[in-house]
Amino acid sequence: MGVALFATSSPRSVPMSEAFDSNESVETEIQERRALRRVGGLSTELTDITEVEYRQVRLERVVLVGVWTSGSAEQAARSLAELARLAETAGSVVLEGFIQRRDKPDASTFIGSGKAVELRDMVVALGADTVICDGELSPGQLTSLEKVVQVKVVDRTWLILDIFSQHSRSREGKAQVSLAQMNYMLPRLRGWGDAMSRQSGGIGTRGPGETKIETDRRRIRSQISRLRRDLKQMAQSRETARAARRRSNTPSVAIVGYTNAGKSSLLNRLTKAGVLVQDELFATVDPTVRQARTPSGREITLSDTVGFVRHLPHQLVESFRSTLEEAAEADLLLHVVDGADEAPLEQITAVREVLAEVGADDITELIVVNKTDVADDVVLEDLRRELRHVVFVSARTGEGFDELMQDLERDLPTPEFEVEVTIGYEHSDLVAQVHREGEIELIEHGENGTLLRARVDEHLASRLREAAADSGQ
Ligand SMILES: Nc1nc2c(ncn2[C@@H]2O[C@H](COP(=O)(O)OP(=O)(O)OP(=O)(O)O)[C@@H](O)[C@H]2O)c(=O)[nH]1
Ligand SMILES: [Mg+2]
Repeated sequence: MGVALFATSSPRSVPMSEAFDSNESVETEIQERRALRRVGGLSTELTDITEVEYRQVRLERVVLVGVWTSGSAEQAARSLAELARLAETAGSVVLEGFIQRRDKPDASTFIGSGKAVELRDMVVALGADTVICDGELSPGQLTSLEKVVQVKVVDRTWLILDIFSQHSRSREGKAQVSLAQMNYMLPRLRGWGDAMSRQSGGIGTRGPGETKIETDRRRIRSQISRLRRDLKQMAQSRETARAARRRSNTPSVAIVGYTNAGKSSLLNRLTKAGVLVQDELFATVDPTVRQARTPSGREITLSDTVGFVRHLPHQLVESFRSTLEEAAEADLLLHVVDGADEAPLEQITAVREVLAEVGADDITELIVVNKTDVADDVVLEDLRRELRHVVFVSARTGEGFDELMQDLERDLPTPEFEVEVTIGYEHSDLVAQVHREGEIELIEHGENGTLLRARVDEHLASRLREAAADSGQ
């Protein structure tokens, strides 16, 4: 039965959008609710396998399964396609993907219990060793589904945590990921992952296991508190750096956006930062901050950081909070959007949800639609209509960057004090400082010095007035 289900559509050749028929009768709708539907085009192509081997990560043969509860068929398929990319990024080979339509996930086995048995047949037929569920499963759901399918069951949250742990390089990044992983594991210790070795379960097997679980739990708890302590210290040094930047009044611009949108590419083009750019999800885990200048010479800092995704695990948001504060305290957000994505507006929504969660939703946001070199013109037109405060660029070709820089400059906070002074040439260092820190409205070099009309902060305003007085103006 299970085999017949996935044998009905030809593998790989079915585009995602055609895997669903939008004109469904009630009859087929009911059928559909009962059936596990194959989502075409998810299987990892053979060429990807060599890349996976090159990265020397373990090769797991996985089957994906999702529960489609709300939204359109296309959205459900996109979510599963994203899960496939995540799985491949983690180093797995995706064999197949299935979706079951239900009002809500099954409380016990995530997909319905009958479907779980069918899934077991498919796992056997395909020779899979792991099932990845598109969601966050409760400890009980993981254990129950594992018991039925008889292979390892992993959820979307764990998969994302696994990618983060593979990609983090800095001491702080590694500690943040470990903390998130332990917070995920703590409630799942009982039985999770050992369903295979303890299939019968029951009273007889509980005693010694329980003791071991208690020890593990204690060990994890003490590791969690150690990590929290370490992270607090590490956050302090970042806070010191941030405070120094605030004192110097350098406006900070944070690059945020969906994973793979091109945030690091944008930073590299703007500052030659040399940050790793990869066509995979969550290539960047550790933040980078670089200095840059606006067209008029004003100094700014630009920071690149971890990307967001639909349903970003809350454990990650929690432990990356200090990193994400970089965005929450920025003067301006450059929200990079992948213009070549099928549904950029959905990405924007997902990103804004995370921004709200870290308290960065009230910061001025300039939307930067990237990849115009490969994006569909119709999609770009839609975005132009839907979005205000948007600029279109290609980090690959450099198209649109002049406009980006102009818009960025316009959106920076304006310093509070307006001055109009003539500064003697002996104080030219101050004029240079106005270039770096202020907004120059007028500059003229005369006989007695430089006439400046500019907006600057209070401190620089008083120094300029002193210098003007000193020059006898
Ligand atoms: N065609 C095209 N590809 C681009 C452009 N900008 C970035 N890319 C590609 O998109 C992929 C992701 O780019 P990154 O800069 O790593 O994206 P990111 O937003 O930093 O991604 P994460 O750090 O993984 O969240 C890479 O393969 C880039 O080469 C662009 O303007 N045009
Ligand atoms: Mg990046």
